[in-house]
Amino acid sequence: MTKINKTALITGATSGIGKSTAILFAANGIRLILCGRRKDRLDILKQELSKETEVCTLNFDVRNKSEVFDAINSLPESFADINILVNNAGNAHGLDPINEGSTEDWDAMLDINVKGLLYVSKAIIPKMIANKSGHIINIGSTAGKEVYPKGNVYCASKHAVDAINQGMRIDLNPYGIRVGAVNPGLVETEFSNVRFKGDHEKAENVYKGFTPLKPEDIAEIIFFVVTRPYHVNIADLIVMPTAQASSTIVNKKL
Ligand code: NDP
Ligand code: 8X3
Repeated sequence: MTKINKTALITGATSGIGKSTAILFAANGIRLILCGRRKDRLDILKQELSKETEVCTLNFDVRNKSEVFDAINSLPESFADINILVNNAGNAHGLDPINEGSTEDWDAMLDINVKGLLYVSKAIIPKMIANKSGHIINIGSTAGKEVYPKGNVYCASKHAVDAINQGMRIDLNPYGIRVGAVNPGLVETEFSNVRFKGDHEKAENVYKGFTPLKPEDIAEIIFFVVTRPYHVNIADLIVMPTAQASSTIVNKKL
């Protein structure tokens, strides 16, 4: 197997899609900068993946602007030239009609999914421009393409990711930096557990009666995106389980 001589920074690498992407990237020799708030998980993943590639971890909350910039600016020289950025950290908080939603949940979703993604990008893009090398993959959602009942602010945050993805692609075009989004439908991760604040039963019910996507399915797609030849930029991609036709239509017989 040929090792891919690139460095990738993945936000939200402690779980779900980000973790699966880290595992697949490591298996292909991509140098990794793994980010997340749960340091214990970062340490375990670093130990595992260091058998396959060089790994460094950054422990920060994407909501905290100074933490984001300090962490990224503190990278050792061997990791400083980031070729691939996977903007994956994100989550939903609550599933309530707009008249009942909590302002804390709204703050969390907009601060993490939108502003956090912007802070991390802002810390990395200037280096990509200087190095004339960069590929940014923004993890959006089907919730960024359509709005579903009670999805209101989560959908707004992912519609913002959709707009930012397009804006980044336009503004970074003069520098030859590739920008694209991967927009998954229902993927079984810790996502619903976070959305329902640790109510495992409620979370499990979301994926009952059909076969949801696995985080590995999305990792394979992200790997495909980053391994295209330089002249190919996958700009925007939607992927759902076969059982899903839209945010509200899921065939429970599949
Ligand atoms: P998980 O909950 O399994 O993973 C979320 C990751 O984001 C964790 O690694 C978590 O790490 C990190 N994260 C969350 N909040 C913060 C924060 N404030 N600062 C830093 N890191 C943070 O969910 P998924 O893997 O499913 O989610 C990954 C992305 O995929 C999200 O953007 C989500 O919106 C998107 N998505 C998910 C879908 C699904 O059905 N699962 C479908 C469509 C899109 P830690 O807690 O350690 O900080
Ligand atoms: C996650 C998919 O449908 O739960 O973005 O919003 S959904």
